[in-house]
Amino acid sequence: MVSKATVDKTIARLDQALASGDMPPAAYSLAERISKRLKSPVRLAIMGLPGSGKSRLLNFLTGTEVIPKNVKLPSVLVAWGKVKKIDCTLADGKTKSLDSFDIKAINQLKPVFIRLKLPLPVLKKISILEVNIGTHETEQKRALTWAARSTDLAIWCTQDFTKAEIKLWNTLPSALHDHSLLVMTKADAHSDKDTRAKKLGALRSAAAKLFSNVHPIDTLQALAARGKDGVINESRLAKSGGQDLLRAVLHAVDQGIQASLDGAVILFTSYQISDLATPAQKTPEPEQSKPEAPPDEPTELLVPKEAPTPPPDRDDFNSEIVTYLADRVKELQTQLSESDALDSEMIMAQCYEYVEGLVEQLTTRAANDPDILHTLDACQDAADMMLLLQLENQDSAVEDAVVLLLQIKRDFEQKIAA
Ligand SMILES: Nc1nc2c(ncn2[C@@H]2O[C@H](COP(=O)(O)OP(=O)(O)OP(=O)(O)O)[C@@H](O)[C@H]2O)c(=O)[nH]1
Ligand SMILES: [Mg+2]
Repeated sequence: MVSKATVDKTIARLDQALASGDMPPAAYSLAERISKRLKSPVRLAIMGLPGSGKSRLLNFLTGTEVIPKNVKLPSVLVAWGKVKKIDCTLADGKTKSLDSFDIKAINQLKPVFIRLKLPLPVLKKISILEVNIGTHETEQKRALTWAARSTDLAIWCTQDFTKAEIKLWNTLPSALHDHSLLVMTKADAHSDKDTRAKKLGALRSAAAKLFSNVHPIDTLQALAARGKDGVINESRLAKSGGQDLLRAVLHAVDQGIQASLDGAVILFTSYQISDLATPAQKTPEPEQSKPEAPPDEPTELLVPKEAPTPPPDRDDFNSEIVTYLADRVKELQTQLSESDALDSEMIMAQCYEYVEGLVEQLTTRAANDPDILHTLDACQDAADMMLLLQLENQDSAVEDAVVLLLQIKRDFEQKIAA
């Protein structure tokens, strides 16, 4: 379990290093990104087909009936706020605020997105987005692409994980796949033990290459395990699958935070960034971070607009990127096969340069094609990862860096195929 003190100390040390202005630009942007990630709640998205049990699961994870039964809503973001606030984003982009979750008033507004702020402690650690994807494939892909931009960790709710669901899941960036959970909701539908085990086995083999595990849950029982007085019936919670799922979610959240902390440690070591207890002489007063109060807008959710008409040459652009990456990978392979001794430092530096080149191309492109922003974000993450691999200087780093390049190439190929 990651301790809050470690996170706070790391944030303060990063902020102190950023304020000193002593770091090279690549390290500066990495420090900035790690600091921002550590200060913000982890952004969890609950996805799945309509009626798959997303809202009930959201209520279970927040421990509150946030979304009432039997209501049809667009995507809803539940995030931390000192006071309850409901902002409805309308189809024309305007926002209307309401004081209470009045379903009648909400329905009258016909919002395309709802942002709900609540003073629930759990929301200081995670914000939760219920993604309502609609029924047509095009709108489903659009909604998922939109949600992926603001998601660190995803849960896919399913009963069968059909081929259509697998196809939708595969449209998400691979970076998101690594930190996600497949949840078999409505597990109580298979009351006899054998049928349930069979169903779970089938789901596990359907999801084998995509998820490390499948978590079955009877959400209604998990919700009922919390009495009106707030006291939890532990055995009921365990039997429902709720306890295992809560553990798995917290573990995934922790893993994400730990990865950022590991990144910070490598950065501190590589750039000899001094500890807070022994600040360098010329270091200016550190800016005090305020980790207690999460930012007012923990997520940078963009309003789900009608799908922008893609610039006509987007496929050409994606093909250019695929060719660029294929050429770079080929170059690397030739170098690796021709040289007697592996100059891993040089190869790593080259990989980093390639991804930086890609980030540059995407940044220029993003000015005219905002839809490319999440790809840009994923590539910036890859550049951070490359830098960390370079700094770590481990034997497997070259292999990891080439795999990372191939993964980016595969993402672009999937975009063209979609
Ligand atoms: N038996 C059983 N019913 C469930 C479970 N989870 C959800 N349901 C029921 O399934 C229906 C849909 O659940 P929701 O949580 O509203 O599903 P959703 O995915 O949010 O639905 P939309 O927002 O309309 O797409 C409701 O009638 C729930 O009571 C479960 O674990 N067991
Ligand atoms: Mg719902």
